[in-house]
Amino acid sequence: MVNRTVPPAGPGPALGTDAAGEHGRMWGVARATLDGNWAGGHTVPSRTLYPHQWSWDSAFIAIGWAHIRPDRTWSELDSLFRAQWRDGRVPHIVFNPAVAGGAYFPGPGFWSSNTVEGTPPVATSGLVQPPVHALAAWHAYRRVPSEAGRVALRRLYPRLVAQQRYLATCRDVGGAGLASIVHPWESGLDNSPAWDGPMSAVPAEAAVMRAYRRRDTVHADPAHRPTDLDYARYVTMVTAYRAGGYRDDSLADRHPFLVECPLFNAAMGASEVALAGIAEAIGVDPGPHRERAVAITEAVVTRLYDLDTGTFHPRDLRTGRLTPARTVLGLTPLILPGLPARQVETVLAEARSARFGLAARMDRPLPSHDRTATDFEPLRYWRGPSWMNITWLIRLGLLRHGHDRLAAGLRSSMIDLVAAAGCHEYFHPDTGVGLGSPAFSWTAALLLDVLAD
Ligand code: 9WN
Repeated sequence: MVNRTVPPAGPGPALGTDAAGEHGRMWGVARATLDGNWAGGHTVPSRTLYPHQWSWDSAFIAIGWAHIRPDRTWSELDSLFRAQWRDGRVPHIVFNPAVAGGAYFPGPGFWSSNTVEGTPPVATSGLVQPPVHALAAWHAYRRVPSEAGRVALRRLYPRLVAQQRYLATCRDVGGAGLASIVHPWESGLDNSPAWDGPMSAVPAEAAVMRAYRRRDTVHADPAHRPTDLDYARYVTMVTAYRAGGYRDDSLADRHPFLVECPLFNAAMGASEVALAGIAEAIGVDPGPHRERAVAITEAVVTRLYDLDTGTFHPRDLRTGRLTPARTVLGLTPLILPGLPARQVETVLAEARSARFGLAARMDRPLPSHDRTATDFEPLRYWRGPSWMNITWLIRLGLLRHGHDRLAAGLRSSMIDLVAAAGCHEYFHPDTGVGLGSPAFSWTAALLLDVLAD
């Protein structure tokens, strides 16, 4: 393929006759959203709420850029991985020095990454997010293959490997081959009901927040956001981790929140599958990646699958028990190509139940939490609303296991949501009304990806 200096416009949406005009319009809206959030080298999730670079956002965003500016796919990932720590961790926020320190809480001063050995020159957080990066890099490359893309994969490969190694070693607190998260922010689903149990064991009072100024509630409706008590616990957990220099030794003895998350670990396994593909494309032995993917898949099933519910749950290492909520996290191991047929079958039953309403023709979008649960909150962030990145991942999982009609149901649902509401951050799970930031990057990026199908 020719490597152009000025990248071409993307291929545009795959169109049926009637949908042509509408899909073309949406393509333009998504493109304008990404362009508007491009900060030169990386893309902010939202200009107002999230004015820096976020780790898993960048992975999803990179997928979208592949369709319109493939060069930006690689800038996005290069920019993130330039901030990788020496131990291999990819920080969940990379702070833009040109943005005022107080624009986001907790800002660079709170994290103090510059006081820690082995950190990059740029200020970052000390946490991570779900490792969907190898998956995204490989997906983007396969959508729009090019020599420049292959060169980028070669450059990124050792960094992606180091990211996985960090998680598989330093974060294997439970000793069973899975990574533990040390903070709900690491899950990406910050205030999911999945964390209510482990969070309640974190000692904190809402009054802790009197010492700080939240910025999120300036830009978003406080009734949609995590509560002050949630934030008090978030701050307490970061403070504990930071006090130990963000080191991971003896976490079991000293850290208040340690959980094995199904999505996080499924992403780690799916990224090993992607790394096998990348390795082959750049002439490296894919074998070890395939072996690790198998081992992670086995550990996800052994540790996180509940025979009684037929779905996956996080394991709280503090209690040794699975957390009871039936959230959308439970469906995400579908992204593992090697997930055994028995688990695929029962997870599909869970997804098709009234809890999540998955169907070839969806009457409502996929919620982030069981809509029959008493603690389902249709407006509050990850406690009910529908999100494009999770829907995209589950669609990918359905395609991987040959459930094309159900995958098509999710695709239509994603397109319908944005057609009616625009590129919002999340959506009301009953009405589809757009919520949160109205110009959210991963919504735009993943819309482009499904439109291009
Ligand atoms: C904390 C940026 C991020 C997403 C997360 C989402 C939200 C941050 C916040 O925004 O988290 O990392 O301030 O609420 O929960 O998934 O990566 O879009």
